[in-house]
Amino acid sequence: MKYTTSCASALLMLAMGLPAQAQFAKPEDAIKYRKASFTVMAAHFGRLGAMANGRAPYDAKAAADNADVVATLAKLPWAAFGEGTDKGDTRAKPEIWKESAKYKEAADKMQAEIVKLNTAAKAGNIDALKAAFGPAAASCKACHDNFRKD
Ligand code: ASC
Repeated sequence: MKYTTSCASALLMLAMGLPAQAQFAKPEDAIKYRKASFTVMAAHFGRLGAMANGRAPYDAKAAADNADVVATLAKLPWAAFGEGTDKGDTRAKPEIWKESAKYKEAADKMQAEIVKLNTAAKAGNIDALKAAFGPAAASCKACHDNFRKD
């Protein structure tokens, strides 16, 4: 009975698009999670940047694979900015919560640029990758400038 109830409430939460905080047992878990997702994203984004900027040889398969990882990871950190996650081991600025619409806009912009970057990486030519990389990097930077402490 207890099992059934917890399963049912878990399903209900999923169906409702559960509150972000419910996905993490503690605020510090959420902070760790979002930092980890940005760290892995940055590693793969950096490999794309190395190709786009001529620091590494262009490899169409590697570009497509790295862009897939970035596209998947780019969806993850946002749910981990819930209540209580503004304090602790984080460089997140209070503006994330104070100007949450502006933050969401910046996060959405970044994800839109990453979708374009993924499409470009699948095109199989360096020029497409180069064209999409700059705007994607700018969308990362815009968020860092406004919402991340140094
Ligand atoms: C990267 C990386 C970022 C962005 C940003 C772009 O390679 O890790 O966070 O590019 O620096 O300005």
